[in-house]
Amino acid sequence: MNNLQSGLILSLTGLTAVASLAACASQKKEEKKPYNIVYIMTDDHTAQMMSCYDKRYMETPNLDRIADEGVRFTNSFVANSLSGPSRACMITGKHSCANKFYDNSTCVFDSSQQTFPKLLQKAGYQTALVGKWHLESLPTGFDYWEIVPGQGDYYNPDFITQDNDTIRKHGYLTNIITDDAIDWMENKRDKEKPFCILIHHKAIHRNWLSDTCNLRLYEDKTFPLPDNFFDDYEGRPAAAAQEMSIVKDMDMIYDLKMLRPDKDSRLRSLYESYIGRMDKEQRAAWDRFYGPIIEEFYRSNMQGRELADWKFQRYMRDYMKTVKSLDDNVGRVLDYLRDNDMLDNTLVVYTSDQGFYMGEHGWFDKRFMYEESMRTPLIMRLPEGLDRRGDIDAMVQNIDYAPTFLELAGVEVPSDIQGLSLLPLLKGEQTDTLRKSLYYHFYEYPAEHMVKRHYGVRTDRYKLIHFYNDIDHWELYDLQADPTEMRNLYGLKEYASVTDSLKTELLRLQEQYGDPVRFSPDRDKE
Ligand code: SGN
Ligand code: CA
Repeated sequence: MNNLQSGLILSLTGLTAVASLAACASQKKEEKKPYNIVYIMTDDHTAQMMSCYDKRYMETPNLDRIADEGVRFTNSFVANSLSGPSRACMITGKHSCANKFYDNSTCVFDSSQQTFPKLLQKAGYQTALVGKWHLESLPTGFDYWEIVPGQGDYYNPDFITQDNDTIRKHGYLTNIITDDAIDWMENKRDKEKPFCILIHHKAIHRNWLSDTCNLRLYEDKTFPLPDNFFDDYEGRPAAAAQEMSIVKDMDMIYDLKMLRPDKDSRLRSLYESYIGRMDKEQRAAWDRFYGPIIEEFYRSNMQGRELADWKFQRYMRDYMKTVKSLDDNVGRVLDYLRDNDMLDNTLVVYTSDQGFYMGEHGWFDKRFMYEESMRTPLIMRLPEGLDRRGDIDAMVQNIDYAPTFLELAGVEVPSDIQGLSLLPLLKGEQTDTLRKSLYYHFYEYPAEHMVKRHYGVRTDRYKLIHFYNDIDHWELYDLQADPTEMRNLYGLKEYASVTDSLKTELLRLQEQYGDPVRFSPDRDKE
């Protein structure tokens, strides 16, 4: 029971007979256990690769269980499409400009700041974190944590423990993180208290190393290239300047595993360091699978479109194999909760730190405010008392999770939190409009993949983006007419008034969230 609830029960004593009857009823209600929160966040898992969102590619039966028994957010977005920043937004309920974790390469999270796990802990929750953290400083606000250093390793990974020790565990990371989470729920927490556990997977992050038991899956599948795979980026100079193209930038060895003694590549030694972690048996299974593919690949000497298609197919299959472990392990968590009668009072959330390109615009990676990477999957299995089921179409963002969890736990949401609680939507009390627009800001440039700095506003219908820093370029998309964002409408006369009102809205959001990097409306007036 949290402070708020015990306070409520205390204040009910000493009332009149009628009131105490009511008190009894409400006391009974209060006896209902507070909700637990199981928050599963993966890395780079995009909605295209979950069958509850998209049936074109792969089956994810366990993730689909969450959506089938709960809700699927159809318009879920991040505020800054990159791991560290996204995690900081999620845990603080604030945009990057407010939590000050702007990018992966220069920032260290100020761990003295307010986070939702700290507030839950104060209210009597047991809190835990396992897996990828990626915020550079050590976690605070958790009764238990065990994290991987930086990006973590898929095979025989190192973990940093709470005593600041580094230990190596044997096996495949997605399984190990799940073991650790279940072990904490079963053996390490105080079972008298409600809990919140964050299960943060490295999967499906680059370079998509699957578990050896899944290596042979999906090899019989081929997929059509997305329609805009050979995008010429006309009218979109920032999109043209990126370095995340499957054709140009995806490494034959590091990404696609075509390692041969006589071949070199930019990222060869990094790949060797990863597979160098495998034990004899793991490595033998790896080589048995890749050996014939490598031989065939170098023999075929593919070029041009044929090579592009081959790269795409291998990328898709490796990604899917990595998702398969993830889906199985989400199933293990759901089974654990079911077998221990915990589903009725536990909110289970599944999301990713951002979306990802599966060949759209010819890309892998994320970062851009374009749909595939600004979006992130969000599904929730709801406990008793939250009656909403099916799709929720309201535009939501990862800054909304913190206030949602706090409100669910009966903890007052601090006024400086910038996100909005999704609880009214989950209770079925509110219709599907939460806000009229979303704010986005990406900062990591110059850096890997060379996606230029940009901010923008997205409404149900339109998206306005301003790329800045070493470029000054605006883009406008009509998401209804052009959902794949191929036609930049900025500057067209017939869109002048739409552009004006989006600029006004963008400035309003920059002021509301206190972003010091703003555009100057006077300078930009045309
Ligand atoms: C690594 C990857 C990048 C990726 C970033 C950020 N390169 O640096 O491709 O964009 O992580 O990803 S790799 O050669 O190390 O694989 S994030 O999800 O952690 O933000
Ligand atoms: Ca990520």
